[in-house]
Amino acid sequence: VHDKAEFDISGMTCAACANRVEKKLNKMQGISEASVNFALETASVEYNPHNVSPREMIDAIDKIGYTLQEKT
Ligand code: 9UX
Repeated sequence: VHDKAEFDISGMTCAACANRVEKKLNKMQGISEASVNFALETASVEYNPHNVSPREMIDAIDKIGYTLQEKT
């Protein structure tokens, strides 16, 4: 059973930033698929809520220099 989280991202300057964010999310335990849209500054993440939370995603991405905000 997977949940889906949608985020706005700030701090991305070039397309390689988007790849960094996407790679980081895809390496996290519990995330089955993360995709970042550089132009729209958004991320869409499918995850298992037993293993990871949006809060942990926000914190992990903050550590590499970008800011996620979960869409409501
Ligand atoms: Mo582009 Mo982003 O040169 O950290 S990778 S600005």
